[in-house]
Amino acid sequence: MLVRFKNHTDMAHPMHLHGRVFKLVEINGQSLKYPLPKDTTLIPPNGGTGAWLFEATSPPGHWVLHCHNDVHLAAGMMTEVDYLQS
Ligand SMILES: [Cu+2]
Repeated sequence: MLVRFKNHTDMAHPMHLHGRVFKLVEINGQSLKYPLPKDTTLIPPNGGTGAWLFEATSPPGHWVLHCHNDVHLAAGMMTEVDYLQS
């Protein structure tokens, strides 16, 4: 699964995925020659981008993807990655 972020705000956002280590494969349009294993990535402000690559093999359920800035999280900067029972 490839997840791409584009940050349209003027603040950086440390985006975090529960239940999975992903590979950071791109930051600000630059592909990384050696993808980095991460569970959180700082997405730069003002149009900054990032991309994660991971195998969608977590146990079935709802895995939270959110900003690790607590103020942003409390304001609702959160979604889910849902894994279905196969
Ligand atoms: Cu944030």
